[in-house]
Amino acid sequence: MGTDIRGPGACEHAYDRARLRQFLAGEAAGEGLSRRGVLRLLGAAAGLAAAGTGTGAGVAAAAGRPGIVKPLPAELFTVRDTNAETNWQALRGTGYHTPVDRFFVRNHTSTPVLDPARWRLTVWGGGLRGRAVEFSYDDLRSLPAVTSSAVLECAGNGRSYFATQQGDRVSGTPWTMGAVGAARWRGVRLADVLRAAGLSRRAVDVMPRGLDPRYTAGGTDYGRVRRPMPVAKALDDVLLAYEMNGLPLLPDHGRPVRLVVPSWVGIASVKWVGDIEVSDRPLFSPWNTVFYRLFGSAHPRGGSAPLTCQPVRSAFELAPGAEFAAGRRHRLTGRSWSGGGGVRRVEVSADDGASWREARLHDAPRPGGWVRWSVPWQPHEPGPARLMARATDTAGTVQPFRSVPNDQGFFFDAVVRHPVRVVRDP
Ligand SMILES: Nc1nc2c(c(=O)[nH]1)N[C@H]1C(S)=C(S)[C@@H](COP(=O)(O)O)O[C@H]1N2
Ligand SMILES: [Mo]
Repeated sequence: MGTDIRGPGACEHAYDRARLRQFLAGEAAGEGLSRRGVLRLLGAAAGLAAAGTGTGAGVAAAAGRPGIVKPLPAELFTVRDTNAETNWQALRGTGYHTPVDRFFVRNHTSTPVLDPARWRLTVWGGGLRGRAVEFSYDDLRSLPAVTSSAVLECAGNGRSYFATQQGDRVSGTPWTMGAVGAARWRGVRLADVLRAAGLSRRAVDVMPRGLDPRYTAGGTDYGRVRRPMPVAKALDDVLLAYEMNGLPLLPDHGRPVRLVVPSWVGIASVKWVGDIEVSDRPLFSPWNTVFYRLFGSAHPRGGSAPLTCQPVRSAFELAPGAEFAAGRRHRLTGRSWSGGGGVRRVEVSADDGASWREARLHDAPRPGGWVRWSVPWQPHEPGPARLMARATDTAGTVQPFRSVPNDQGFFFDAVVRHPVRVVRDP
């Protein structure tokens, strides 16, 4: 599994409460930090700083195609706009790490095809002791390498269940539960790169930015994908990864170099990183102000703090509507994971929650990881049925039966009712 490099306090709740206060105080003080103002300011700032690196990039987008380079066969993926969701039945029997040929892709725009030999990473900002520092691909490869196994998951994973299970109206990519995967990442610690670049004690926030095209939506130009994190997280367990499952990163997953931010919302793991701002002041971008916070009537006015650690979730390695012969003994398999720690318990119900059976766990609970599990099932009556899996993590968090809705449909963590059919034994 590689080294577990995660330290304590990985969810940084205190940090995020502080950032939220700062953000809201900015609004209250009328400093142009209204949500719209933030976007205007950020758009301008992005224009200034986007100088970044020359990429000579081609992009994978073509008319009618999702802008993803790797093949997306229908057995393995469900294509959703610019994104590709892993079909859970394709994970059955695949081992702990998700093979790259079926690892989900979440692109705001499209995959840029970058040449590692021409790629540069610029580390810059008021949180450094000196001037901006540039790293080539070879520079990174000559720093000490670490290997770390980590789940990568979109904060919006499971979003479609807000509508289909709860009748909530939410916006965003209607994933089922396949915007998640686990990989063995190899690269250098972000901490080592920041220190090599002359990190100062004044540093507060660290903001990586991608080299993919600027993201525009609804007539707004949000600039390049970027999201700040506190320096404490950046120095903890974050990698600048150049390998995934023992091979150089594929273009779709961030070639030549991406961030891997274990346990956190997938948006933190910026792909195709071209520069990293190290700031002595709190940083904001649309991805920690207008996106990736919880808005709606169940949440504080002005929204929640920026999302950090992922919730607890589970999935069966089954297609929706999978068929099972009545009277036979079947082996149900699935996986559960949590950003709040390892998963220590999984229960399965095939009778709408009337009774639960403890699943056998095939992996030890590990922060940033998932557990594979299995449970026998012998259905009797032919007809439709629903399978449910409910996980508990090492912090004691149990998946609820209903997820608190939010406008953008993040953090669906409720028990999913997976539809199957029991058929007469032929
Ligand atoms: N530069 C850049 N980084 C990005 C994104 C993006 O669109 N551009 N998408 C983010 C989101 S929302 C997720 S969930 C993960 C998905 O990583 P994957 O496509 O390798 O599975 O990448 C993150 N990093
Ligand atoms: Mo995401």
